[in-house]
Parts: sequence; structure tokens; C-alpha cells
Amino acid sequence: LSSYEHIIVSNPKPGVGLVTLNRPRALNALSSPLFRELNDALTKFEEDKGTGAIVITGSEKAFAAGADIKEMAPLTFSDAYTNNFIASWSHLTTLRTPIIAAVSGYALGGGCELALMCDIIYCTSSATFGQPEIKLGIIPGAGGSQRLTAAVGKSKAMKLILTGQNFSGKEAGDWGVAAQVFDGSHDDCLKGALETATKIAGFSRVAVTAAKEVVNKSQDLSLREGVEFERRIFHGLFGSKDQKVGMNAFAKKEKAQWTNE
Ligand code: CO8
Repeated sequence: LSSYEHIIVSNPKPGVGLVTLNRPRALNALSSPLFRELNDALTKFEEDKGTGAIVITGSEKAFAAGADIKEMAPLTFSDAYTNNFIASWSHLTTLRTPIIAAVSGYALGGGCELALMCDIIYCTSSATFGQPEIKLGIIPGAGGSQRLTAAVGKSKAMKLILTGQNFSGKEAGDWGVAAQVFDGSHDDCLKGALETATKIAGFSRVAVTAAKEVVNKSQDLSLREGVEFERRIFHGLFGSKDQKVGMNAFAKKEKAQWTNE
């Protein structure tokens, strides 16, 4: 795989792509060059038929301590507006491959938002999440006010965003922001995320793609529209080869050999 300056890319398990944010001296602060590399690496995984799930992680000390404040400091309104600053940073939300964030240490500002853009969050209990933008005279800019609110409810999100108060990995688990919380080290959390990614990559790609699509629709559609959308996609899966493969394997008490068709 290509070598990058701000990220490390690998294939640690069959079917699983791993991106490790790697700007240790800046606590993985998210800069435009870093995001260009991240988007490039994620697009390559998405296009690779062999990759069925992706994990994004940082280090023990920091998943990412936010957007790069030094890069943002001199920005003017017209720079930010005309160049649509950070619009490309949400590219990962358009990908169909499931993405798990494995979060240890700081996940602040844009780092918290990056984790929230992923499909599943795993974290250590000691991780530090937060939207501290208010302390810098700005507000969350990469979906934090929307995704955090969807995850924890309006009152709690309002308090977190208006005060800039951090919350722990344990709280992230208790509030449903994180799907799984690890009391151990970063390595335990990453191992757990890679195991789940391997499991997802082992299912039919057709079914996994459909499952991700319908769950995401729940964030945008009314209940009735969402349930109808789900039913259409569900009907569509009876046109896939893997529906027959899966159900015939069940009847024969065999392991399904997915065709991804
Ligand atoms: N940007 C740039 N550099 C940073 C950042 C950052 N966000 N965070 C840390 N660094 C740098 C520090 O400047 C320092 O560099 P140097 O050694 O050259 O002085 C180095 O990383 C180590 O940091 P500290 O010495 O501060 O380490 P500490 O362990 O003392 O403190 C903290 C760690 C508490 C995380 C502290 O670094 C901190 O408060 N960082 C800023 C956190 C923050 O405010 N983040 C929000 C930024 S705003 C934002 O993200 C807007 C979102 C917009 C959309 C984003 C889309 C994805």
C-alpha cells in the first residue's frame, strides 16, 4: 500500500483495512494534508473488492485532538466560505464500507466529530471526548452539533457544546455514543475493533452494504419512510445470490460460502 506522511495504512486482518492517524507531535490534529491522505486511503479501501470493513484509530494518547488550530487561526470568513473549508472532511460518510473508530486518549472537536462520522465507535473507558470549540470562539463544524445530538439527546448535547465540557469513554458507552468500552489499553480497544471488523468482513458484502444503508437512513427519514425504505431493500436482497447461499447453508447446517453477489 502507498506510504503517507500523516497516516499509516495496513491490512492487519483478512478483509480489513486499518488507517492509523500519525501526527504524534500534534496529538493527531486534523489538518487539510492529513485529511487529503485519509480520504485517499479510504477511497482505495472502498474500491478494493478484498476490503469488507475499515478501522480508523490513533494512538494511546490521542485519537485526534481536533482540527489543526494553527492551520485555522488565520482563516478569514471568505477563505472558509469560498473554499468550503472542511466540506471534503466528511467524505467518509459517503462510503459504503463499514467503518469502526477505535478511540483512545483525546477525541476532541474535529476528532470527536471524526469518530461520530464512523459507523461504530469502540473506545477505552479513559478516552476523552468533547466538543471544546466554544472555548476557541467557534462551534463544531463537522457535524458535531447534529451527530452528537442524535446520539445523546438535545439537553445533554446542548450542555456539552455550550460548555465545552469533556466526557469520558465510560460516559460515551453509558450514553450510547460508543458501542463498546474497554477498561484496558489502546491495544485492547484496537484488537476489539479489528475483531469486529473481521467479523463484518466475513459476511456477504451485499447484505452488509444493505444493512449499513438502511441503518443510516434512520438518521434522515421519518419512521414510516424509513421502515418502507428498509422493506424495499429487504425485498431487493431476494434478488441476490447470497440470500440463497445463506438460507441453503442454514438448511444444510453448513457454513455459508458467500459469493458477494
Ligand atoms: N491543533 C493543533 N495543534 C494541536 C492541537 C490542535 N487541535 N491539539 C494539540 N496540539 C499540539 C499542541 O499545540 C502541542 O504542540 P507543541 O508541542 O508544538 O506546542 C502538541 O500538540 C501537544 O499538545 P499539548 O502540549 O497541549 O498536550 P497536553 O497533553 O498538555 O494537552 C490537550 C492535550 C488537552 C488535548 C490540548 O492539546 C488541547 O487542548 N488541544 C486542543 C483541543 C481542542 O480545542 N480541539 C478542538 C479544535 S477546534 C475543532 O476541532 C473544530 C472542528 C472543525 C471541524 C473538524 C472536522 C473534522
